[in-house]
Amino acid sequence: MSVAMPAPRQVGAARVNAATDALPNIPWQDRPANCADVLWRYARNPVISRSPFPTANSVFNSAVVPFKGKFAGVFRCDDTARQMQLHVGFSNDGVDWTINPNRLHFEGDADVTAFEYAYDPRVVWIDDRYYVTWCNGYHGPTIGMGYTFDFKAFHQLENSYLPFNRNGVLFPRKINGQFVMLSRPSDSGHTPFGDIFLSHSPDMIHWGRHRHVMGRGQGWESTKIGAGPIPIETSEGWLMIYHGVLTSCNGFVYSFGAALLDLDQPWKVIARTRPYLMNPREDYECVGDVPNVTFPCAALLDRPTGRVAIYYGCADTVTGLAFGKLDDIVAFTRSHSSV
Ligand code: BMA
Repeated sequence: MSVAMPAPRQVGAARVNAATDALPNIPWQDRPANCADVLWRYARNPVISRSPFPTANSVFNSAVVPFKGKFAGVFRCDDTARQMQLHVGFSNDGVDWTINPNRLHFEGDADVTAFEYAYDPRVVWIDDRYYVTWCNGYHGPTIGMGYTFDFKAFHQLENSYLPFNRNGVLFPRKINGQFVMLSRPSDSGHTPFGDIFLSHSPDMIHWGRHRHVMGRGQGWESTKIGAGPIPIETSEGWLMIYHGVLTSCNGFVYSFGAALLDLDQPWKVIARTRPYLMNPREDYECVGDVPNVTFPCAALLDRPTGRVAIYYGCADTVTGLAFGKLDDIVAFTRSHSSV
């Protein structure tokens, strides 16, 4: 491993590095007394409505990170012309967001920055900057790559793959000296298949050493799967929260579950939830532009308490927040594994 990790302390299953991973202002609400689920929803969901500014049709599948003691994010906003675009937002508490009504523009090589469409962003701090990945229109969907230091100026790098690909999700540190990214090769449409793969890069530009991670499963994930938030490092492996899709007589149903991946060889799956962790069941998850979708793209963690806050798109229309405890999610993934 080229990046030295501080010596971990253990609290249950979670690796703890309180110096860098404490997030005392993480959005949080205790588990309701009548709820035995691993994850529970925020009582004030959805936290972002479909039209926080007049030209927005919907805000969902978005990425949120801690920033300067507060929070920043890159949001998927489809506009009222139904163009899929990225917008920057800021929040003092991770719940109430101010989203810039003008779309995000990347600086860079004009061959690469020429805009077709952009959606489903992820954001992660690695080394010295925030990297942004998203589904980028370049003769079909592929993985766009960029970075920012301040959420004001954004620089775009080369697209990571040839079309068609979706759900590019970086690991939050180099592994064995290389950047590592999950992705989901696909087709140009509403892909009826999809496995999660992993690729390596020395420089965030050239991606190779591709490895298959896992394919579709049963039931809730029987059509296709795709990585969700940035994986969380634990002493039990990388916790990868991912979406799974079932095809019903009324179309796709998007739920999400979790898997544990080997810390040094993260294409090796240690465990994977046979049941989902969350599925569309509230009205705002079942009714919208695309019914029956819960689609996680970001997770915040406060290591000392193990609190996890997951941001997920609801029915391709609004954004919801769900909570859980890291140790509980890891324990459930191990004890309810199909592997
Ligand atoms: C996927 C992506 C997601 C979307 C989902 C459900 O293919 O386009 O952005 O949430 O379909 O429509």
